Amino acid sequence: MRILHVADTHLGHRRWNLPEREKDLYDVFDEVADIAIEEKVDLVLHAGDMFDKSDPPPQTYIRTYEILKKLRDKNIGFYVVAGNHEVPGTIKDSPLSFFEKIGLLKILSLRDVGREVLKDEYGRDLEIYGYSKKISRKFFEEKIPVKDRETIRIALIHELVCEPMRDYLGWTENMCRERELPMLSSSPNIEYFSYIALGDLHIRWENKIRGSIAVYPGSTEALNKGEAFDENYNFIDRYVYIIDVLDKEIRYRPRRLTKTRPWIYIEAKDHRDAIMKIQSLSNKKFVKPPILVIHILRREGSLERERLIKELNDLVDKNVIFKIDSISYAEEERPVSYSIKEGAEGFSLDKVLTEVFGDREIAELIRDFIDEKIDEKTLMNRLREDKDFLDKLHKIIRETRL
Ligand SMILES: [Mn+2]
Repeated sequence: MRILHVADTHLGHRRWNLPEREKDLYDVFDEVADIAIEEKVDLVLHAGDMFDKSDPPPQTYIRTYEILKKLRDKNIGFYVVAGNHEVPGTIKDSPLSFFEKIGLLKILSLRDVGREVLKDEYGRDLEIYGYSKKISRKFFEEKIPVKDRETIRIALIHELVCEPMRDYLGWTENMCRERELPMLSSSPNIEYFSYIALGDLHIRWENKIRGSIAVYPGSTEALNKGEAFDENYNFIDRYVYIIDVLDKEIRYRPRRLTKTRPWIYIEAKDHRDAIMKIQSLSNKKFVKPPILVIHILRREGSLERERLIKELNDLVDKNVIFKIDSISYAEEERPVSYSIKEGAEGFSLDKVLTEVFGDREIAELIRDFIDEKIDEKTLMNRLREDKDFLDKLHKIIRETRL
């Protein structure tokens, strides 16, 4: 029996209000389905956050329907556990329930632990346990009833566990405990499972823990710059895992996704150097025009910055680059967000104010002033009373040259 393990497809995610960005996520999910068909898998296991939110727009339903139908036409099963992004509210239903109702997938776990027994080609039982984000604690706290220790078991879990944080960020067990991250190695169930198919962490991670294989395939797209780059600022490739349940063992391998949109990190001495480095991208071949994160070591005048912005806009128009995520300068901790050519997505005054001022408290104060909840005198008094406010405001004015 062959299984494909995928997670965090975040269908419906739409950054910068760009329809192409929304399409990116469907494209790569479509590639996942094509891989499942090409690899002749029997089953797809989705470890959660299939959808970006619990109320996706109509086009998300349409594209998802088309892709899941390709799998059903090939008799490939599709099991999913609900992630934090698709847990239904009290009134709202989960989009997962719609696809289950029309028979295109099976929700293995929403509010309860799920268990499904399949027969493999040797006539043996293969047990699949599901733990949605809502009840994932049970994997770490409640022992499952086990009659036959030989049965091959796979767990599908949406939860962030401690081990990758220890490996990637050097967290100690105590730090995990403070943040309430469970440890796989202390689960009473780990030894009953051959493969733990995880979702939630957007960066690929795999390890062997007390004899079981634990894998996060990672998200199928980098949703923000924090999950786009490794410690050397190289783009982190995205993967699904192919699992073979053989006679006596489980074999697994990552398979790289080729349709993911790349992110490129550009570090430049100054604006001129940045323009040169970015122009040279037009000679490179990318699957799709990349998203850029730019870091400039020396801050110069606004004229140089304008030249850079003009050059960037030209390259966006020529489709050499897709989007500038951000431009930051070495002497600043806070990246200056790139707002030119920004669509009107989720235009909310609060969001804009927080972006511009880079500080929630100040943004709220200004908001109150705009809404006429406080008058000019009160605003000035608040600023005068609070030295922190005043310092922050000074810093903002210096940085943005308002
Ligand atoms: Mn996620």
